[in-house]
Amino acid sequence: MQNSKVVALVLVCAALASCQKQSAPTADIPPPCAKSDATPTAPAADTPEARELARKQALLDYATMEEGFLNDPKGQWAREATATSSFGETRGPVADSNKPQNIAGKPDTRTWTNDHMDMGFDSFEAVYEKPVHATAVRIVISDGVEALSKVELRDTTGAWSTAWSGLSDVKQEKNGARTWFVREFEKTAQPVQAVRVTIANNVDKGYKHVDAIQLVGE
Ligand SMILES: [Ca+2]
Repeated sequence: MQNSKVVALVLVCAALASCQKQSAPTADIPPPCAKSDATPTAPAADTPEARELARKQALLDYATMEEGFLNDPKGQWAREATATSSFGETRGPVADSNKPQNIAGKPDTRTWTNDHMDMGFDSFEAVYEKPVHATAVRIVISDGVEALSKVELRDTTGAWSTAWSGLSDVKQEKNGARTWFVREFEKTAQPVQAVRVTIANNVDKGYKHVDAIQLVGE
């Protein structure tokens, strides 16, 4: 009988030890909702001076970006351009100030204007002097940037390929007179000689004004 008492005692002790072991780790677990000591980042000072400084910095950033594009040694401007419609064409001869040829050359505030505010699609096509293995297209547009919907490239074999299509993620520029719509892509295998840009008129209502288009490559 004594043996059975010893066995019972051992079992009770083992059970107690087991309970202690199981409950021990919980002591080290931090409270579930411990508050972080990290303080939130203080907001930038919202003073008239700070706002003016930010405004001027944005203007400077735009100027720096534009200067880089204008002086890009790998960039060339269109030699000539044509378009599917020009402002006023249904009412008589198109004025020089609205013709697609205004897209040729560097940005100069002279623009092509299409003839549709919100109906259907328009497109313009630009041809370049020197075919290049292209890596980017930069469109200089003063109105209608959100309606741009496709950029296609024509290589020297005459084949067209789509470099980009979709909804424009570029908004009207607030820090400069011109909006730069830039699409970069994998260097083309074939030299590119022409670019066609499609405009979905209903996406950004109003007449579209395109100043210039730059092809980047070498
Ligand atoms: Ca122009």
